[in-house]
Amino acid sequence: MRIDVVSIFPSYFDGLTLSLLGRAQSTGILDLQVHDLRDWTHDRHRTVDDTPYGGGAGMVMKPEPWGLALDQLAGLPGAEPAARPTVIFPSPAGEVFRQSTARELAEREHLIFGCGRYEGIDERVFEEAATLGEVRLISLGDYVLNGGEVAVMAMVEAIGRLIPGVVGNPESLVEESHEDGLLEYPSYTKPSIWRDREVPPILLSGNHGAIAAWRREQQLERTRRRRPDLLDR
Ligand code: 6GU
Repeated sequence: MRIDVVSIFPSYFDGLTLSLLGRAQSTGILDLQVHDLRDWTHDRHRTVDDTPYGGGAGMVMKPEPWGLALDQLAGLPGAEPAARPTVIFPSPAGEVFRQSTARELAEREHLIFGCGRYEGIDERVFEEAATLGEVRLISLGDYVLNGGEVAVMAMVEAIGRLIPGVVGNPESLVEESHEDGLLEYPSYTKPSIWRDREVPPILLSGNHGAIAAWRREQQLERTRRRRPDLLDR
C-alpha cells in the first residue's frame, strides 16, 4: 500500500517509523511518504493560509498549494480508475472513524491524507480532489483537535496494522476490542497471585471450552457496562 500524508508539520509523523509500521516500511509492505505542504508554495514566505471571505475568526488554507500537491501525488487526471487514490481529509465535521472504516481503507492501493488546520481548507479543494479519486472527510470522534495530524497518525496506525504481513501473528488481530463489535476480555499473566490479587481460577483450569465461554461473558458484560451504545449497533 502507498500512503502519502501532506501536512505543514511533517515531523509529527516521525513516530510512524517506529515499531510495526516502521518494519512494514523497511520490508516494502507499506510505502509511507510524508510531505510538507509548503513545498508546493512559490512565494518567499511559503504562505499556506489567508483570511476568510465573508469575515470571521482564524485563517483558511489557500487552495493553490493543495491543488498542486494533490495533482502531483495523485498522478494526472485520466489515469486508470484502479490507480485512483482515496483522498482523506481529517475533519471534526466528517464521518466518524471506526474499525469498519479502517478495514475498508486497508483494502485500498493508495491513500492520500491531507491535514488541515481546524479553521479549515478552502472548500473548493474538496471538489477538486474529487476529480482525482474518492474523497472522504473523516473525524476521530466528537471533540476538537488543533489540526488533522494527530487524527491521521491514529488512522494510519489503525489501517496499517490491518495490511497483511504488518502484524506478525494475524490471530492477534481478531481478538482485539471492536473487531467483533465488542470490547476485549481481560488478560492476566504470571504470577497467579500478586499483592493478594488472584487471577480468575477458571483461567488456570485448562478447560478451554469453559475459558472461551467465560471470556465471551466478560466481553458482553464489559460492553454492557462501558459501551452500551455498541450493543445497539
Ligand atoms: Cl479528524 N480533526 C480535528 N482537527 N479535530 C478532530 C478530528 C479531526 N477528529 C476529532 N476532532
